[in-house]
Amino acid sequence: MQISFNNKVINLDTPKIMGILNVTPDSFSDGGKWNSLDKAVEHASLMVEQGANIIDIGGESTRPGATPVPLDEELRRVVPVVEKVAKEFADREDIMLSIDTSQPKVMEEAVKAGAHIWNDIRALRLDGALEKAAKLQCPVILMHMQGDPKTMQVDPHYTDVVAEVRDFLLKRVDDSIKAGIKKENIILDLGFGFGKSVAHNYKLLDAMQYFVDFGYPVLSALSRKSMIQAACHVDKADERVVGSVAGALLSIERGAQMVRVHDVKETKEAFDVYQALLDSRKA
Ligand code: YH5
Repeated sequence: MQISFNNKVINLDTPKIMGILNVTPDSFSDGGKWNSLDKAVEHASLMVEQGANIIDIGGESTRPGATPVPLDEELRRVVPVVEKVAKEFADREDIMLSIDTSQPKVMEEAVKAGAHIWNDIRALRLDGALEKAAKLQCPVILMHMQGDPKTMQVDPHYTDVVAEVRDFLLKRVDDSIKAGIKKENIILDLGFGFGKSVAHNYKLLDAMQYFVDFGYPVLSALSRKSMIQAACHVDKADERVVGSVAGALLSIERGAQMVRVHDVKETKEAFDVYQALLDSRKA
């Protein structure tokens, strides 16, 4: 299994790490430390050195309760960073850039600037998104969310969270294929923390293999989220490293092909231990 776009290819036979590069002024998880253009490139380079294969660039704050960012502001935040980071890794065919956006216009401009993957927490539900993704022919990440970022954590409710996330994702896959998006460009994401209680999140984590078995690559994105806080009781988001790495490892053990993380180095070390275990079975 692999994902590819333009001259880039990422092989998913071993788990891959997506490193988070926030370009929001209020990036709560890293205190907005990486805000200027040079700092962004510096952080991206560090994550690649540490073992990231995908750099996820996002200019919209989607934390619970956040207000929407105007389109022109999102473009201003994202496009210059994409351009510079894409140039930096132009000769690395195994390094891709994903864009955390729901806006067709942002993705179109990002692709022109050198981006490869559309990472959409709204699973291409905004007007014109499906059509744009079909036209761009880039890999897309379809994520489950109940409600919208403003209100999703108020009182999340499911009769059967696994069945409902499955039905949602398979419907979005169906709509995507009908719109002309190629099957091999579809990646699924259970959407940890997006309209889900801690118990919902852990039920979904345990069911990861069930989702992997649909045949699409699955991205697990639980780094520093409230489900980690709930288990480890670490209040500061940037100190939830060990819990986040544990969650990433449990995800790949349950078949997830990609993880979206803040702490690339630590995650890579844990994955290397897992790989050593697998290697020992062959020897
Ligand atoms: C995701 O799940 N999430 S932005 C709350 C936190 C920590 C981190 C402190 N973009 C996802 O990272 N893209 C975001 O608690 C995403 N899947 C995909 N595909 C929110 C985030 C976060 C939220």
